[in-house]
Amino acid sequence: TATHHAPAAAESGASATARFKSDKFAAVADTPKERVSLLAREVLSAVHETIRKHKVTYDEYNALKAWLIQVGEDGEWPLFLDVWVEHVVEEVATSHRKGNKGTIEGPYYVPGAPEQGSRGSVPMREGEGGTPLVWTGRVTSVDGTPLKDAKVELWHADADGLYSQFAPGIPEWNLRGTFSVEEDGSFEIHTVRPAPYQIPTDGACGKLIAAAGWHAWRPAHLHVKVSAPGHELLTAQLYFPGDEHNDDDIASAVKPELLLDPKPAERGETVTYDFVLDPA
Ligand code: MBD
Ligand code: FE
Repeated sequence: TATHHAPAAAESGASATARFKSDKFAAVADTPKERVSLLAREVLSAVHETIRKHKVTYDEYNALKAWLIQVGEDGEWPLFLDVWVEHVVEEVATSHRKGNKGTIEGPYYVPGAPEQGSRGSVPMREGEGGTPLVWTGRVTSVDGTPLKDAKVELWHADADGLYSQFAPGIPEWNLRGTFSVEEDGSFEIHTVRPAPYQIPTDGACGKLIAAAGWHAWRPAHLHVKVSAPGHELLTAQLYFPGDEHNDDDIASAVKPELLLDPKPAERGETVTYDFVLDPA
């Protein structure tokens, strides 16, 4: 309607903001004064330099102010930060790793997805859309040792590009599951291929995208968190070859090492993808 945002931005934004508050506020460590001062000063300097360099006007300054206010009102700070900033934080945080490449978590992870064993399916609706996908893989340490106590958490969008718990009308844990592995580190996960994801067009992030003439797409992707005792948590996403946005992901989160190689099967597709974790 004219006075309200369509559900896409408002609902997913409010849910993502609430989710972040309940999971991650507690993890925010006290940052030393010197560090806060250094980082805040440098970020502000970069803003000042941009204003001088491009002779930013009062109209532009007020447009920015209005937009920043809207980001908060739409609950889109998690979306904005994860799309345009997180990839560099991830790069810095994981550059030492010898095992798997990871990538950004994004705004739609929910801890505690139901356990499905080492060979099972993510929860799905009857007649869930999307090509059925059977994914087999193994979790090992960098020295090749199978990690028999590993967990693989999987979450992804449905065939409409929507995430359960962030879009209305989808069962709570749909397309979200936690998997264990066998003694040899192997697992087999049944799911469906997700659709590409479009940033909500009716919120502040969509407004920026439209105003800048960018596109709003992420390529289709599976999100995972792979953990094992004594090892660094791996947060990654897996992508499908041929997706038109693999080369221009709005969230800059695609890496060549994260591309799957699915093969046609009797029913749908099969794919193999293994994880190698770094010792902590
Ligand atoms: C997503 O699904 C996502 O994975 C990221 C990083 C940002 C927005 C939506
Ligand atoms: Fe996603």
